[in-house]
Amino acid sequence: VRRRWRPSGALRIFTGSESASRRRLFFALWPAAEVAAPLHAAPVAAHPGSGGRVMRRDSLHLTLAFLGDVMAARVADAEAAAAKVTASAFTFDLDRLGYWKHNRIVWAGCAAVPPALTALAASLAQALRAAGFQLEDRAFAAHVTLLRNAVCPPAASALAESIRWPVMDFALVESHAGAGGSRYAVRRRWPLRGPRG
Ligand code: 2AM
Repeated sequence: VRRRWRPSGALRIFTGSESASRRRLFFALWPAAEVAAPLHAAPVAAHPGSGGRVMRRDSLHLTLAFLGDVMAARVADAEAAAAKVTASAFTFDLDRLGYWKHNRIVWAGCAAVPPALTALAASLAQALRAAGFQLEDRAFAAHVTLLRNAVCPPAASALAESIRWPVMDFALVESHAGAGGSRYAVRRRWPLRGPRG
């Protein structure tokens, strides 16, 4: 009897420790307060019509690469890949509001995605893939999620005033599931090259 119990007990312990040793991670641009504040205010006008849940101001971000659940032992590899990215600092404008029906998100984006942003996301994806991380194949779609579970598009497709975002670094972020949605914690940041390299 003892022998029959042992394997399932061992399996339970293994499964528990394995899930505890995984981290839900993504790389993102994390805005300073001067950028997050107007971004947070942006959907308020759209909110009554669009419904949904306004994202917390301190959780607003633009995802560069989504890793999903990563074994704790592999986090250092993701960080090493990030350190290999050579991209320049840049500034861009968020000027669009959009809506995706499939996931009911209202988002802020840009009419013209700056090449420097596309290049940063591509460089990071390349470094992560080279380190053995499997990323989704879908094309990079630069957006900041403002509302979740929105029932219809916002009234306007442009932000009333565009928001200037100076990008000097990018971040590795950990997602923690919670009752009112995910909470995010920036784990580490990597600076982008300044004008003098
Ligand atoms: P979203 O805001 O459009 O949902 C943390 O979940 C971040 O990673 C969010 O910015 C989310 O984008 C993005 N992300 C990209 N791919 C994802 C996926 N397959 N599952 C969950 N989040 C994903």
